[in-house]
Amino acid sequence: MFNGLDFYNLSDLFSEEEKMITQTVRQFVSEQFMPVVAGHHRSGTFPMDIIPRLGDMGALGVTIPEEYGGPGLSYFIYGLVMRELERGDSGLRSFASVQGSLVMFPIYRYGSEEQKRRWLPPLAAGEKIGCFGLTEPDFGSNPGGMLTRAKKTAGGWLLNGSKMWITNGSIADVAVVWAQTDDGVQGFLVEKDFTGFSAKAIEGKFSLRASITAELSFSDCFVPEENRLPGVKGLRGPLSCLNEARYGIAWGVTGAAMACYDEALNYARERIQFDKPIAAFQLTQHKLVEMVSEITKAQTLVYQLGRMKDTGRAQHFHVSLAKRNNVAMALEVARSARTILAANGISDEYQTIRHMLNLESVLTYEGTHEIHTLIIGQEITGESAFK
Ligand code: TGC
Ligand code: FAD
Repeated sequence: MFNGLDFYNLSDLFSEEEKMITQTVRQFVSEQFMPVVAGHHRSGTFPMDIIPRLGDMGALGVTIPEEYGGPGLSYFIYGLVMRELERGDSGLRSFASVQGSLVMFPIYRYGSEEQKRRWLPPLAAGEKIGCFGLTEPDFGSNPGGMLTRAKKTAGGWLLNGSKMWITNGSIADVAVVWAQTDDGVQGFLVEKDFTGFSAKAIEGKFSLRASITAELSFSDCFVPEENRLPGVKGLRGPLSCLNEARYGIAWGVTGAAMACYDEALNYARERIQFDKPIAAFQLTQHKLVEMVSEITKAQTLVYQLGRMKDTGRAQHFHVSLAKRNNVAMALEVARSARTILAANGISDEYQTIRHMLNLESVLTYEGTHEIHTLIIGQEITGESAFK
């Protein structure tokens, strides 16, 4: 039966390669991740054994060229991969976003040849894990105010400060850490066994439970000069990485929304009340139609954004519009799907509540909904309303 997951047949416009990769990742998620995700969500753990399998599939650093261990595919395919991963769980997509866009991208774009050769192949294979430290306890939306400082010393740098809410922080082999220096913000590759570096997992999360989030601390942590990213100075370094990850999120959340809509539609067809399937009630149909309309619009948005990104025409504010719109859309879809499932909608026997809770984090990270409003506002008015 027609289920509306691709209401406008956008997949007709995909190449054979795009269709094939979508199918491969979808099957992987359904066979290897779905059976374990609820357990990890309950225990607040990430399925570590899946990481090399993500690497084998080419899901880590999708656009990184083959000479550095990546599959060297298009941004459009990167988007499709993120969509299929987040159909499983935002935490699974987060893992791939951080590894690919926030760790491999800065090393590829701003790293030395030696840094690229050393880190990119094992990160692509999922043999090593990376994290990205920008946010601090007192500087989230305003990373330019960061207090973490790197001071030049003989042969390298002394790092002091802390980073907060860092995905994969306590399981990472290498952290891309952004710190203030006398010469502006710079990026450093901090290795897990460096003296003066520690990472502590954050407990008590009600969202993104199947994803590890940590606080990083640096106390006179010595970082050798060869671990500084030589290719960028200033806040545009970390912000340029965010453009990559936000792009993946804009695609990814369409997957979370599709999963919730699909579950609600199936439930509505089967659940009988007042001697009818609840899908027969006009109010339920209205909810489902709103969902399918919003998902379809969001899909068309990232479809065009993906083509723009692959032809070098996507700017940061285009990405902000898609991240802002699609995350809010996915959260609304999840909340509405939850009402269709009613009491069952609060149980992890169904996936909707997990997606709904996850999406609260996605609304906040990589630039809050409000920050993206102001980025777009600045672009169209020429006025900055941040400060
Ligand atoms: P502003 O003065 O506007 O800009 C400073 C410099 O940066 C340049 N720039 C950008 N460059 C590339 N891409 C962008 N998107 C850029 N936005 C700005 C700008 O041109 C300037 O360059 P230059 O060379 O002239 O110096 O900076 P501001 O301090 O006013 O801040 C602007 C603002 C608020 C938009 C920015 O700071 C921001 O985006 N804040 C949100 C912070 C954020 O998104 N943090 C995310 C942390 S990472 C994360 O959440 C990972 S979640 C991972 C997961 O699990 O998936
Ligand atoms: P704040 O900046 O304190 O904002 C509080 C509120 O004020 C928000 O509603 C915000 O929109 C609003 N606000 C702030 N400034 C303005 C303004 N100028 N105008 C209007 N409203 C404003 N960070 C990393 O560096 N690496 C990671 O891997 C990472 N992973 C994360 C994983 C999770 C699960 C979560 C929840 C967060 C993660 N983050 C990470 C941090 C995330 O990027 C920040 O939480 C986010 O940027 C917002 O910062 P904040 O929480 O300090 O909120």
